[in-house]
Amino acid sequence: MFEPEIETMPRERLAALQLRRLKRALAHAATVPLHGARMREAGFEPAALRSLSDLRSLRFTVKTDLRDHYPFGMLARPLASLARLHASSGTTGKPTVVGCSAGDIATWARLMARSMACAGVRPGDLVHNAYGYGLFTGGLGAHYGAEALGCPVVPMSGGNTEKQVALIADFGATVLCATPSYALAIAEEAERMGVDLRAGPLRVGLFGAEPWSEAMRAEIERRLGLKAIDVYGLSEIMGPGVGIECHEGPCGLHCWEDHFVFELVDPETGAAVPEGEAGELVVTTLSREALPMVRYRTRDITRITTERCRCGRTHLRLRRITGRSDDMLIIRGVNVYPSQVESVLVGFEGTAPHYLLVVDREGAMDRLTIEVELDPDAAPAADLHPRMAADIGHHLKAMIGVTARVVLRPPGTIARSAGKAVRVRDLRASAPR
Ligand code: DLL
Repeated sequence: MFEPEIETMPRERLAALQLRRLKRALAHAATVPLHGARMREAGFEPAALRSLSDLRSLRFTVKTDLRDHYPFGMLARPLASLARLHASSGTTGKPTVVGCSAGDIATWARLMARSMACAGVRPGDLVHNAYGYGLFTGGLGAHYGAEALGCPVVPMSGGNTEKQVALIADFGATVLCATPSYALAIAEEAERMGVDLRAGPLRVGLFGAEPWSEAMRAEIERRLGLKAIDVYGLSEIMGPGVGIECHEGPCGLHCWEDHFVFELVDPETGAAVPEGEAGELVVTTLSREALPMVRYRTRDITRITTERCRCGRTHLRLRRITGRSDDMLIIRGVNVYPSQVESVLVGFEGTAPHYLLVVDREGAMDRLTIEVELDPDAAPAADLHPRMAADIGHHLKAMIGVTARVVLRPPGTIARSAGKAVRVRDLRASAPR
């Protein structure tokens, strides 16, 4: 569902459109007690908004604001008028509740259809949807988007990997939707079953919901025989479809500025970060009805470019999300994202792309152990394992600057996930100091 008049709109016109919509969106957000109180506190009048940068005088909304107003205190519409509730689990505390009106679901379906078209999906493509259905937005988001684009959908959800492989092969899916880690688990299961999915019509994969690396992309493309596209989103803002790579890429995630205002800020100070530099993504919604968001801090670290893409689209693009600021590990003073470790591991002959970072303490010092599985087909003989582990350790030190103990694990021993992979076990909180 290519919308050229919107997607290739000159940036000055796009900014004017955003400003018009922002006034209305903020007036609507002001009906939520928290947002209204904060606007009054700042002496902020939505109708008086002169430029998009005026937004900066408003306070950020953070995840704890949603938790503090659990379950429905952030809704701008009465519960009974809503069409659906989603929730993101979070590892600690209460879930964050996301309400959708019928209008929100229609907009989401349209933006997801636009995203899929941008990625090269065409009406009539058979979409095998292995994102989890339920409170997680991945399954239903991809489902409604595919339907809106005119694609039949196999609503498989996550899990039951053997059946996933059989149905992809038997039905002749052309598009696969899954988390990247689960896409790889599907590839692995297909190989175990002796099913060559590369020989089938699979053409495009829409992978997201967790950080992944270029090395992982190459691995998935090689093993599934498709073009792997990165798709980004978060439930508090909408779900999948906030941003996506185009089929001309990889050239970054195109983010739909007719529905969202994006800012990049310094995670420590909250100050605006110049284009091209790394910062935390902050999003204000322009069209959400049930859960309008004002300057929501995503915690996702990325970079922005506003250069026109070679596909002709003008909306800003994000660099691949390296990780969340709260996923970043600090090991003896070195900042480490699991996706950086992944880039080193996946490129290594003899290892499989299944790994876990375990952090604990040795005396007062942090200690990082990286468990990585051996590739059943390419692993060297056992007497060479100590040498291989040491080699990986040297590469990690050279590439990321972190010292880690590397433990090689037999194939199939690191837990697989049908959704978001668990890449870190941090035992420091429970270790004696
Ligand atoms: O993960 C929505 C989604 C579903 C996106 C399917 C893409 C595909 P949440 O469960 O609320 O929503 O988690 C949102 O996941 O803030 C990021 O930290 C991370 N994330 C999502 N997409 C990507 C991506 C969905 N492409 C959180 N790369 C976000 C890296 C991602 N991280």
